[in-house]
Amino acid sequence: MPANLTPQYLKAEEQYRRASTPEEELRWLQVMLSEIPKHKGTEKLQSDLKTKISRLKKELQSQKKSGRRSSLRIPRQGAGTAVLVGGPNAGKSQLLRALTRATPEVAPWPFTTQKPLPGMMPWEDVMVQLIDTPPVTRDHMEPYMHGLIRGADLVLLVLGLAEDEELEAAQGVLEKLATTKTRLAARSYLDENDIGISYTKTLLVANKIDAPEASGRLELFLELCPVEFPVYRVSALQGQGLEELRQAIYRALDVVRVYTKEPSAKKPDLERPFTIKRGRTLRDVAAQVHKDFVEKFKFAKVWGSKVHDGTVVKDDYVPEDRDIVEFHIA
Ligand SMILES: Nc1nc2c(ncn2[C@@H]2O[C@H](COP(=O)(O)OP(=O)(O)OP(=O)(O)O)[C@@H](O)[C@H]2O)c(=O)[nH]1
Ligand SMILES: [Mg+2]
Repeated sequence: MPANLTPQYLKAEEQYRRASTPEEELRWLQVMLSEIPKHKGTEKLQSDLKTKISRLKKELQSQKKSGRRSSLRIPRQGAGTAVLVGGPNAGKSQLLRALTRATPEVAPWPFTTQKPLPGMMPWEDVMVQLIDTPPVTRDHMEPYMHGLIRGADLVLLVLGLAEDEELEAAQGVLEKLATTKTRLAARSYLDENDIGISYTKTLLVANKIDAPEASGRLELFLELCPVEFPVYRVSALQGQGLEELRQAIYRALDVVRVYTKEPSAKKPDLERPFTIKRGRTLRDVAAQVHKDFVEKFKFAKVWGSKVHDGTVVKDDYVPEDRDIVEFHIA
């Protein structure tokens, strides 16, 4: 029987997939349960939700007792967030240095990075947040990594190609994650059969391509571990492939840029675009411009690639990349 899930339910489900703390997970599961259409076709889903809710409540209670916190908050900034994940020494910190102005410690020995560090990557006229993290191994992953990965728009799985053991290390990262409910995939989604399992869109960054025999190692890795992620070959140290990678990161966020123009102004503000997920409406832009704009919205005029100059639209208009919008409010 089709479940006929409502837009409200699907929105809550998306928030749940991206929840970065157990508290957030619980909150969105509760919204999902209250929004789910109550009929035979959704009975299994309803009971799954109830089980997940009671399990999470228990987990939270025991965490409270032990005073242990498994989450960590890095405020989101820019057009989207990509988190760098990988084994020891793969070059995650070097990559953050190469793509942003952040200056994490880089060292020829493993386990250099001990806590997450964000940096902003410029791409054309937008900024993307990148987060460097401590290494993941087959045996160990910091508990807050789950939240960082789930909450991110994108994961950059960094694979070092200078030593054979780095292939093993990257395989270890995937194996470790596969034992958890936070996993990597070619696109972001929740598992249909077990909605507790969240998949986050991933690019494989094959780093140290400058090292001797790097290409052979990459081939070997892909044979051993046939991942479905798009592969980008780079040298964080020498700069090869970084422009392609920047562009791929921005593209993977799947956002569009919208510039605003004041009704009285002759020219739009081309310095600072707003970004929204592709497919979302002008309402999402309005909400970013000013908290009153959504309610007071009357109409907007749009200049862009798919419309005639100055076309009058309602707030359900779906912007294209680089549209210019003039909001008219009551
Ligand atoms: N040849 C080469 N070496 C690189 C490249 N990128 C990083 N390295 C070297 O690899 C070593 C580890 O780099 P880091 O950036 O510290 O690696 P990491 O993944 O952050 O390591 P942890 O913090 O321990 O997880 C350093 O000696 C870097 O100079 C690269 O593109 N080519
Ligand atoms: Mg590091």
